[in-house]
Amino acid sequence: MKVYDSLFTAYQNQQPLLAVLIDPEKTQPEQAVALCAQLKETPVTHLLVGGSTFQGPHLAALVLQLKKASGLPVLLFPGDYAQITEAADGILFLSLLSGRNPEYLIEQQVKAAPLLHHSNLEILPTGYLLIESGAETAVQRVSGTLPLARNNFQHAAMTALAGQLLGKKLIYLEAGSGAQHAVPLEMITTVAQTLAIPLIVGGGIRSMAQIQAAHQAGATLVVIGTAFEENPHFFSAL
Ligand code: 1GP
Repeated sequence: MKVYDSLFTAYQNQQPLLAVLIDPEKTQPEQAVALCAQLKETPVTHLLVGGSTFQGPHLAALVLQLKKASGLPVLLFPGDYAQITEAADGILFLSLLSGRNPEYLIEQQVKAAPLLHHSNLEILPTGYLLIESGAETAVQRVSGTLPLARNNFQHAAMTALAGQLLGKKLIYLEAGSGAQHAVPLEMITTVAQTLAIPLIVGGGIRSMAQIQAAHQAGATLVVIGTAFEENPHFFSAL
C-alpha cells in the first residue's frame, strides 16, 4: 500500500500514527541500527528524515540504513531542495503556507522539480504551517517568515483549508523543533474539523500525554524529534 493511502486510511479510521524525526545533521548512517533498535515494539509507525540546515553527503546512506533497520516507511521532510534521495519511500513536498516568502512557497519546489521529475519517490503534497510557539525557531529563522498567531485558530484553519483547496493532501501544523509550546490543542481541533485530509502535528511534544492529547484533538500523525534525540528510551518507556 502506498504511504499516502495508509495515512488516509488511518485518518478515516481515526487510527493514531506516530513518527520519529531523524535529523541527518545529528545522525550518522552507522547510528541507524542502534536508533531503530529503540523503536522496536513501540507505537512508532513512520520515520521522517530532514533538518533545517543539513547539507552533508550521507543522506542516502542514512535513509537506506534506517529503512533496513526499522522496516518502517521513511519519508523525507526536507528543509531544502537538496535534501532529496531516491532511497526514501516518499517525500513530504512542503509549501510553507503560513509564510509570505516566495522562496519557500514555490522557489524551492521549482528547484526540486528536476530531481523529482523521473523519480520513483511517492510525492505527498503538504501544506506546512508554522505556528508561534514562544520563541524564534529554526524554521522561522531559516525561512525568514513569521509564524501564525497561536491564539487565532480560525486563521490557522482557513490557511490550512486554502492549502487543501489548492490540492495539498496533508497539512502539517508545526510549532518548530524544540518549541517551548506545542501547537494548542484547540487549534488542532479547529483545523482538523475544517479539513477533509489528514493532519500532521509536531514541535515541542515531549510526553505520552501530549501525544495522546494531540491525537484526540484530531492529529492523525504526531511527530517527535527532540524528545527522542534527548532520550533514546523515550518510546520504549511509553
Ligand atoms: C520538527 O515537528 C518536528 O519539525 C519535531 O519537533 O523536535 O520539538 O519534537 P520536536
